[in-house]
Amino acid sequence: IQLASELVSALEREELWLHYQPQVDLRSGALVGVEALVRWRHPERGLLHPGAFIEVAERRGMIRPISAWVLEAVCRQARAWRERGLVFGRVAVNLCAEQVGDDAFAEQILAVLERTGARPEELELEFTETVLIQADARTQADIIRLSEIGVRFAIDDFGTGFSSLQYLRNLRADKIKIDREFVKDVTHNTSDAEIVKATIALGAALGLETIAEGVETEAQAAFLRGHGCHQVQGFLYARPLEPEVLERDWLSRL
Ligand code: G
Ligand code: G
Ligand code: MN
Ligand code: NA
Repeated sequence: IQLASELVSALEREELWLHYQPQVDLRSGALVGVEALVRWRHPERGLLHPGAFIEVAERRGMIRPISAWVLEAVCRQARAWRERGLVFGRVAVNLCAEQVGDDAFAEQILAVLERTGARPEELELEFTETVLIQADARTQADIIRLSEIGVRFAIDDFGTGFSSLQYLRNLRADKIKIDREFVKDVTHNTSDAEIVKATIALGAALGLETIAEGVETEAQAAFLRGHGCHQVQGFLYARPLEPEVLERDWLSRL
């Protein structure tokens, strides 16, 4: 309850902050993009992860302003990196259901791009299957409209929500993110291994990129590479990083 009211001032006092986690091509080892992950530098409680405040924000009507701040900050960062000649590929942002469900979803994305000078092809929008299942014809049309100008879409936490293969077919996603839940024990749990293999195959059959999340060991990476997964994200490569650390250790110069 206290956290919820503090969130209002967190935005005003600029206590929110973004970390960026590298996404790596499994064959070349090259950086293909980064995922923006929000943090709250709480004056007393220290650095809070989204697990500690996103749900509170959702329940207390604060998720919209926070999500809007994240999107804006990510786009400003993308433009700043490009202008400094730093190569980051794409930056992925987690969208909430309210953003995608908004009648002006596409307009708002276009407006942020316009305002910040970020380019559509620099942006990847992530949403979960739960958001996907609520998507109506208008959402679909918005996704197609944004896709056509180069914005990419990824389905986050794939396999953990409600999925329907119909949505995968109808919604023009570019990428499936295989959830950490399946990756964790992939080298010694037969069901997890089969699920991961089937997901990679499904992605390939539909022409989608696949990325595995939460990769922590070489053995997991080898399994994923051996079964044709395209990309990985996880502690084996890098934790979510401060922008300065990402720039220093991961971004090459043009
Ligand atoms: O950062 P961390 O590794 O703790 O992220 C936990 C979860 O919080 C992630 O799985 C992600 O889906 C969610 N999350 C992180 N950043 C954002 C954000 O900016 N907006 C929303 N809606 N969720 C986020
Ligand atoms: O959006 P999403 O919920 O998928 O965000 C990724 C979350 O997973 C973040 O909270 C991030 O800190 C976390 N994460 C990223 N890589 C790893 C990893 O290799 N292991 C574990 N345990 N967590 C990870
Ligand atoms: Mn995500
Ligand atoms: Na995820």
